[in-house]
Amino acid sequence: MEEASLQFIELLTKCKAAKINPLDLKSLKALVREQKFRLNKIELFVALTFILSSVTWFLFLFYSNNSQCLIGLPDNLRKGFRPPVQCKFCQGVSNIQKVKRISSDEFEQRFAYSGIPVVVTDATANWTALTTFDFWYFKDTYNLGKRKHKILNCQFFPYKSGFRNLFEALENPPEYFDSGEKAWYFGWSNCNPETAEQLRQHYGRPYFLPETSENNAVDWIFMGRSGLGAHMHVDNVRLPSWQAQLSGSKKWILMPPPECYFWCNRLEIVMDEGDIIILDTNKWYHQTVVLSGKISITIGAEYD
Ligand SMILES: O=C(O)CCC(=O)C(=O)O
Repeated sequence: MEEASLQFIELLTKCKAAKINPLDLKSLKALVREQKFRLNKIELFVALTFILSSVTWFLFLFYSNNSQCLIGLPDNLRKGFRPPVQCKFCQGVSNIQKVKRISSDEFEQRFAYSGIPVVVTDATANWTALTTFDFWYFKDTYNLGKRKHKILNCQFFPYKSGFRNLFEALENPPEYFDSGEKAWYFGWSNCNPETAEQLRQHYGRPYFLPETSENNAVDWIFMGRSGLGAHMHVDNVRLPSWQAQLSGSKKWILMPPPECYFWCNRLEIVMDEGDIIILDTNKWYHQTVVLSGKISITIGAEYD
């Protein structure tokens, strides 16, 4: 390398002496040949990249069929390659029932793991969350929380709001957006144990869950204004989940996965304050729309 640099400096000195512009060296045959050689290297690089990505793709398909994850894939691609489901879970389901006073045994037998969605209307009766949780409660709780960096690491879904994180969202009360200029709907996971403990003083494990089932340690909260909600999507989580409507009302629209369109129905249900929906969001495509009236606030978790 040193030798090459010395030769290059010598060449430049000769150019200067001969009054040749060093840029004209580009037209030298030797260099043109070198450029051609470089072009071949680029082609080689493209070919190698193509081969490598084909191999990676093949390995991904192979391993995803064997339900092991070799590498993570973007969400949309993962959904595109979602293994088809058996349609038994939605066949014959023509509406979503609202039930109350259901025992955990009956719930386990009929709904907990069958994939049949249901709404339980009497499970939040003693929860103070219904009268305590609002925008200002969350703003204070999170702003006074100790480990903000931990909270920032929890998942945050901005939907179309444009907010970059929960703290930014909580700087913007819904009243600022009366004109509808911002799509004020977002969700977050409550992965910080201290705030989770604080929030849980106001709600509990729904009484109807099977006795052996555990509530996931992380709860999800969704909050937003009327007319907005989550777009139609399917989740890639491990378990079914419950979601309680703590304030306002929200419509859920459920679609069977495409491979079940022929056998299963589109479903709709309006969640009123106090209702809890139980849904396998891995199987049912789902969309939500907040109905007019109060801000919608929901809380939920997966259960096993
Ligand atoms: O409550 C919502 O608006 C969306 C909920 C959702 O998409 C989910 O729980 O997977």
